[in-house]
Amino acid sequence: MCRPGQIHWCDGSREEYDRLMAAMVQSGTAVPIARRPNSFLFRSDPSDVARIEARTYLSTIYPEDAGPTNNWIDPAELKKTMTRLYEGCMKGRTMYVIPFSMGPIGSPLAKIGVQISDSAYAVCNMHIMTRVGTRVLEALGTDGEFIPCLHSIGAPLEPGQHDVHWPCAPIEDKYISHFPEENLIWSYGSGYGGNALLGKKCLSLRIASSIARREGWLAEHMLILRLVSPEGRTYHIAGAFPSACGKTNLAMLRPTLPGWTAETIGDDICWMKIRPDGRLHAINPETGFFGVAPGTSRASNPVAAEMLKENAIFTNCALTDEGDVWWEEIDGPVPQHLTDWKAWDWSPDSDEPAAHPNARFTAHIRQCRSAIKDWEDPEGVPIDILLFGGRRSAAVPLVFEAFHWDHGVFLGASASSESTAAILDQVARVRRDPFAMKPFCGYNMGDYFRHWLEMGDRLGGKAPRIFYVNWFRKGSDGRWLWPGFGENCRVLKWMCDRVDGKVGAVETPLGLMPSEGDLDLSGLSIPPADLEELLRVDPDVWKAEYFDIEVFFDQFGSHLPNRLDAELKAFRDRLRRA
Ligand code: GTP
Ligand code: SPV
Ligand code: MN
Repeated sequence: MCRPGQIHWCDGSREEYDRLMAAMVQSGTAVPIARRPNSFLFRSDPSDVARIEARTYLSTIYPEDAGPTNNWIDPAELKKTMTRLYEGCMKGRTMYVIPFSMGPIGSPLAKIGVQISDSAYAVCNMHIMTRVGTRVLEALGTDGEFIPCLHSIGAPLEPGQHDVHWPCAPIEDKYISHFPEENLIWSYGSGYGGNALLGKKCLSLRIASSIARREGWLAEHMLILRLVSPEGRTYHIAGAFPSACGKTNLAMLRPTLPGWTAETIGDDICWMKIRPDGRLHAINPETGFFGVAPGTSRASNPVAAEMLKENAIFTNCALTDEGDVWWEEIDGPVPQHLTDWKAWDWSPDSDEPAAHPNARFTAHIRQCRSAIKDWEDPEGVPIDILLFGGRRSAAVPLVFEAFHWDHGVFLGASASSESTAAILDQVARVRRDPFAMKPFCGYNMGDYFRHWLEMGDRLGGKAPRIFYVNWFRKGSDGRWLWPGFGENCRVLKWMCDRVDGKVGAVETPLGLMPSEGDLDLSGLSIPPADLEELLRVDPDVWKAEYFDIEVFFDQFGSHLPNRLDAELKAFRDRLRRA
């Protein structure tokens, strides 16, 4: 159907990576970064810079199975449209066959996929982000199960036709499609991030969440972190924040509190299962980080800054005259001249940022200084604390704790966030993004809420505690009220103390909040007025939020679990009393 010029079976070797990268340098697609060994810059087409939710589809026989938060097209119709697009789409290009494993090869928790792609950039990124190659084919054998993932950038090359540096299809021809009833992924027209690295959002979240529902586990858009107290007590934390809302940064946390240390397990995807000990265990199915570059500096995220010194791929960053990558808020003075992400001259007077706000780095987990040693451990880590949250400049306090599991599910289900550059098509300034899974849930979101409630029933007394956080509250002058980044450990410490029953809490309509003096702010100079604002719950503002949540929940109709409706009513009653 795709009619490629040639076919290449990926073996996953270093030699293969080097050869593909050298060819992309040769063709002008990749720019070697002189200041960082074995590192390369790619500049995408300006129309292809992020995930596109309006072109992302969940195709099930009945629209109700996709639910109101997904784009639905009938599978037969969608396949017909896409087959027409795929017809001859790889002409003049190489078809790469990429066998990959999400999770340690051979582990009972792992899932194998085979991506067909005509993008060498996708192959190199998959090498870093997943386990690719011959080892995976061997694990598959002749009768193993795998998830087929078809990907084309949608830009056939006729003989003699000049190629562009980032071929892709126009937006109206892009389709990022999922057929969860047959565990099938078809992606057409985009070469960027989650649209093209099909092991990530497509397989590990959309398809995996639908498998997880059938099999009784959870596939979540979460970071995973191990926090160790000065006494040596270990806490495992998994947190769901929407795209570009702080997962990578929290996963690489450098605690500022003396004696506390943190280790990185994952920064984007978390698969959790109840193990024989009755607890919820988590693995990170990925092997690398595809992280937001702007804002990353030695001050904000020293672990990432060090991780990117070599062997990294950069996409849509700017280039300095000395041959280094650059982005907004990187360390050092702003250069007087740069080549921006569109390869144009840039100076500090330019109106636009030099790096695209969704510019990204790709780096392997073994380069991450804070990564846990046993990142290949198939058993995963037992989760103590679950976090939900988002980016809200007003209304939402720094931290609060759920009264119990069902209330925690309500907090996840009603989570909200402001828009970021990680999505090309912005819909609203603030939107409900339940469990940070609005763009990634592979079935009806109402049924997903029910699945979470049922997981709580199965976990009983061994369920993790649930908290909600917002690092992004601003003052009336537009300043961040909370210093964030490494200082977030202070909030996590309060949670650990809650788990251990060491500190109390104040009851508010939202949940349980730290009492005065319970947040460890030693060595931090934060104005008392800022702290008060950070923890303030304004009942009038929350009455408006309540109505917004009610409207949001209404769209799920009979799929909304009664227990969630009960939580909504209980919330209303608490607000009335406030
Ligand atoms: P995806 O990879 O899109 O899923 O994003 P992510 O959730 O991993 O977000 P990431 O950690 O890359 O952060 C996105 C942006 O938020 C970056 O510009 C960070 O600098 C900024 N950020 C992260 N943590 C904090 C924080 O605690 N406070 C503030 N003010 N900004 C933060
Ligand atoms: C996100 O948007 O949540 C990401 C980046 O992690 S992408 O891989 O493009 O989905
Ligand atoms: Mn993400």
